[in-house]
Amino acid sequence: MAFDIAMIKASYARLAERVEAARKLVGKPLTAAEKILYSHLWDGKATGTYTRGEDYVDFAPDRIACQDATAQMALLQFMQAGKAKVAVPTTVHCDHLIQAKEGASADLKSANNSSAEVFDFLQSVSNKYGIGFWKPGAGIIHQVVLENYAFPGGMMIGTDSHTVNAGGLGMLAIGVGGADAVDVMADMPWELKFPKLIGVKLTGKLNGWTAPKDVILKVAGILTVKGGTGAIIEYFGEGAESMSCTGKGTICNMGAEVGATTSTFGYDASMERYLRATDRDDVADAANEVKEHLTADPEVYQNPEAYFDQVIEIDLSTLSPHINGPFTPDLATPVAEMSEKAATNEWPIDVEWGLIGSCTNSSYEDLSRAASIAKQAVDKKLVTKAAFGINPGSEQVRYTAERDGLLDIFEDLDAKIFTNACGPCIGQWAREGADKQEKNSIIHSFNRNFSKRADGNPNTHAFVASPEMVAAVAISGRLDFNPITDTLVNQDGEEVRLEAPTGLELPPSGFDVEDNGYLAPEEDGSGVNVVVNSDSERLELLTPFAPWDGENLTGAKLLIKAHGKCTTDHISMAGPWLRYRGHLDNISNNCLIGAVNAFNQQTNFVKNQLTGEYGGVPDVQRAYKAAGIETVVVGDHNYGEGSSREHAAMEPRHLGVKVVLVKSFARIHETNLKKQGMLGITFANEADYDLIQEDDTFNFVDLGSFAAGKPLTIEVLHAEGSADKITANHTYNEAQIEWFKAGSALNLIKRQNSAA
Ligand code: MIC
Ligand code: SF4
Repeated sequence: MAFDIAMIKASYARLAERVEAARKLVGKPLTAAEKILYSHLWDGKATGTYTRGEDYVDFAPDRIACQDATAQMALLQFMQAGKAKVAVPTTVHCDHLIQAKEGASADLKSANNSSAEVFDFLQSVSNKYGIGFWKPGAGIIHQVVLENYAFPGGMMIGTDSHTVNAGGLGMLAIGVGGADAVDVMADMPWELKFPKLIGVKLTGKLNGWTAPKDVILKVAGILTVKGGTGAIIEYFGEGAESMSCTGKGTICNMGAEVGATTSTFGYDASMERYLRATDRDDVADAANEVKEHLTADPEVYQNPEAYFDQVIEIDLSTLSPHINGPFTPDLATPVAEMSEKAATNEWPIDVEWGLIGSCTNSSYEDLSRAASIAKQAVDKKLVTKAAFGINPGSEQVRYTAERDGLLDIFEDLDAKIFTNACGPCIGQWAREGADKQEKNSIIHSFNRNFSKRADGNPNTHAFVASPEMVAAVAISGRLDFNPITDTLVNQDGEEVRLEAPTGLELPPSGFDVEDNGYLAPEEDGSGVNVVVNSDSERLELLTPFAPWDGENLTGAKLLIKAHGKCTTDHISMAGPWLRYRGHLDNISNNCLIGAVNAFNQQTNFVKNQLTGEYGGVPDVQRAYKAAGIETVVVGDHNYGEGSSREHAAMEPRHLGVKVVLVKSFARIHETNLKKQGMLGITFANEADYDLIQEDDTFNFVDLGSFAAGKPLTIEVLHAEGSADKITANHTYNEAQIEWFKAGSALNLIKRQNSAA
């Protein structure tokens, strides 16, 4: 039986009426995404329509998921909100804090030791506030959600950018910062700008070496890392229907890499199969009864151009396997072109590691397809040239894969089976020799391959591919290996070929698990004590941010002008810093240390205008703060790309940065800045970025009349005496301006709760 089945049935009971009402108002057939949006309005049945890409709308998500690295901050904030219980079903998943080193059982033990304080905190807060808790080792949040909680037509938010995975089961699942989750936990609406809609029509059928991963690798190449910003991507067509549910999850999962708000598919037979295989006949039966509302109206898919803002068509029959990277997930290369491209760009051809796993590609089907390649290698007497590591997506997947002999096959190739957790994907990887910083290549089935992400080495060239391609490339040890055309030489000196992978959508003897790692909260958690030691280096209770003093901001100094790509990994690095995710002051010591200073192209080396000396970003910022001087961070396009981690907004806020002025923002990060009471604004004229000098001082001219839709004017004083007046745009609505005034959205909630 499914969790929260009553909630799911109640949601389906309202569906027909709400979809009907919306269709009438919109005046035309609806996409699947629109149906979910309009059936989850905070105010109930639609009474008006919304303009895509413009109107802010209040939604009522059905559920929330949090992972350990972000849940700490989310729950520390929720604890301040003054509520006894979370308002909607919520779960916490421990998956980010487990380092991959020796293998699953040793690594899990060591994480349970080294992060005991954090896990205990999360478990007790969950118990207290009615939150379901998934222990370390239970699996990666998004796989566990897909297996247990996602349901067609539902809406969820999660404090992780890859929450979007649940689109594979026909949900609208959206990644948010912790403060957004706190709104919903505290029984308040969740606000989102009504998204634009991108339709992706999949014709044909996957075959040979091509996998669902290649669809999203291709889409990433087309849309680039910011092409999906502010949009929901809806996939449809015969190609969509012929794909497994977990394959759809892969595609939706990595949609985060094109900046999409989320991705989804209409309900179909593959989803029904998956629901039944994961012990949720009740959800499948209930979904079947409202089937027509769980996918688009037929006219939409017949004539998509009339309903979507943009339509992309991909023929799966001719799509070739891709390898994306290095350093960015949208640099897409068909396998057949890799040899030439790698040579031109001097990417290291020898591949040292092949890693299979991460939330996007760790399903039973993924493991079975990769295992089919591994098995051929063993049978054909090939020895793998690269090292191999595998992180199964959940204990259920791992247990079943072990029972069915899949893990043995990998072990025959000397693969290391790591914990059911994020592992190397988030830099939780004790890779031997990474500290030598040698130039090298690795290949993985993860989503992200930003510089330093997996092993901390800026010279590691990380490439992204499907699990079966990862297996083939790792076995060959060469980045330019094309399994479709190339042969390999085995231990007997014979030339052998790897045949195309075969796999199993679902385990033929069903899923099985002994201990899935779930702990239900107590009915009444009021007696549960949550402990945060005042001398802890891992956890720190939050002190509310100060409200705006109502004064115009003047005399602010430039902290850093970031050059080029500045993702959340650059702003608040993960890996070794994950240990401080519950301690704002300690984690602030990583603030912007990965951002490249536009004036000297170095990281973590900025000028302190007070002394003229150069220092690390956090140190220089702390010096400004001590001197009572406010600061401005300047950035390029898609600033804050990547993760949902609100630390990237809270750290600068905590250290005294007031303004982040950039060419453009990634969605979640922009919201996170607003929620934390920061001023996140954009250059009205992009070229003004070039005007900013290292010794600049900023005077706001009209912050006093900060209002929705009204640009701000800033006077930029240069050291040699000249000045420029620039205009900055912003997307704050009136309610968000109140967050700014209150010092943070949380301050406002607290005020409202204490007034109630
Ligand atoms: C990631 O993939 O970058 C993460 C780690 O899962 C993040 C969340 C985090 O920073 O904790 C994400 O994608 O939101
Ligand atoms: Fe974990 Fe990686 Fe997925 Fe983020 S992308 S949730 S770190 S597996």
